[in-house]
Amino acid sequence: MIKKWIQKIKNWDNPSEAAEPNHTETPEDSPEAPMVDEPAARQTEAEADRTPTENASAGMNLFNRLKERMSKTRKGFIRQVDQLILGKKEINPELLDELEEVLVTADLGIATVQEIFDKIRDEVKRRELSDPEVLRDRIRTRIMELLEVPAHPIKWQPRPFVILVVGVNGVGKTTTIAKLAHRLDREGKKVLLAAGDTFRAAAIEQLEAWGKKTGIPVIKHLSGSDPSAVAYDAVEAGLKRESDVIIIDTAGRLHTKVNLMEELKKIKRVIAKKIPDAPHEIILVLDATTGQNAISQAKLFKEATGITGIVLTKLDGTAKGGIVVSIAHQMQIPIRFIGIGERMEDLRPFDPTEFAEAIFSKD
Ligand SMILES: Nc1nc2c(ncn2[C@@H]2O[C@H](COP(=O)(O)OP(=O)(O)OP(=O)(O)O)[C@@H](O)[C@H]2O)c(=O)[nH]1
Ligand SMILES: [Mg+2]
Repeated sequence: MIKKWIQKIKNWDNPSEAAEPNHTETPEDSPEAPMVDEPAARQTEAEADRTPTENASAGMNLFNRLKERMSKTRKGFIRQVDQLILGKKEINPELLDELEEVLVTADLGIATVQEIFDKIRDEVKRRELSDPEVLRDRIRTRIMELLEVPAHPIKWQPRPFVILVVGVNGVGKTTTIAKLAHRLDREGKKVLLAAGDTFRAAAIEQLEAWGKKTGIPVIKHLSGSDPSAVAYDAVEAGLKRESDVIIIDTAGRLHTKVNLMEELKKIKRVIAKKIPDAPHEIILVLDATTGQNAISQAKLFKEATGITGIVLTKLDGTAKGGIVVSIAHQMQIPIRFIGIGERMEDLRPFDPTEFAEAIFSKD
């Protein structure tokens, strides 16, 4: 199991060769004193992993990569939209019904689709909208509007800025933490990771392996110990070391399991003992391929722990990228990042305009 993870992380650049995770194992070992896994030196592969500086010229490459990684959604539901619109001379109620159906099946959800089409139907009725090509633009604009959730961007202040990462099993929490830590490290921030998943076998080793690969220290206890104790020690260590950002991993948990949600509340309380307004950001990681179930996960995590941001992973693996719109619209919680693949650079800050343009792009 452990070997599998290490192999997977080594294979980061060749995801197809990577081993599959196993989320069914049970705890082992007993709690013990905290340990710091301090990488001796940054690995050269970590250097090699670095993407080109995100300057203007790289911007186009990044956009193309986003487009390419979102190609399932582009070729899936957007192509169906195009096929319905193509060759149509006018907008009639049947066309609107068919478009609505395509959007619902692409995981936008009924409420969100209605929100998009109510205004469009009004415009059609008032004869302000009659050209099907313009209708395509209107759908794109409405989607863009719904993706814009009013929220403050992450300020990464005060220091240390404490992030708690939560979510159900296997959604991509630990991988997202590694990608985010790597990104922040490249921006020159001093990052500290906390191996708060003390439950799943090999979870600590998985985060440690990421730490080694990226050159970022990891605070850990033994498997089976209390995750809030790990969080407490990590915050203490972060204060001492003057870290800029502390990211705390947690075990995957079903949103319906009350005792596990209580455990998250305890982690929050314990962190706040050291830094009263921490955690400053609680990120819920959602797997885009789970479709509308992501909405119920978001609702229950929001109730239990509060959420300040969402990361939506595995968008490269679904033709139903409409879930992004549904989550933004129904949860009104900002989507901070999206995961569009297994490579380090495949965690992207979420930009509604760029996202809508990438999926609606015709080339
Ligand atoms: N294609 C793709 N795969 C991803 C993405 N993010 C994560 N994964 C994969 O999803 C799988 C699970 O990732 P983890 O990071 O271990 O998920 P987790 O939520 O920490 O899992 P538990 O700790 O077991 O709850 C791994 O195989 C990752 O490589 C993504 O954006 N795209
Ligand atoms: Mg994990």
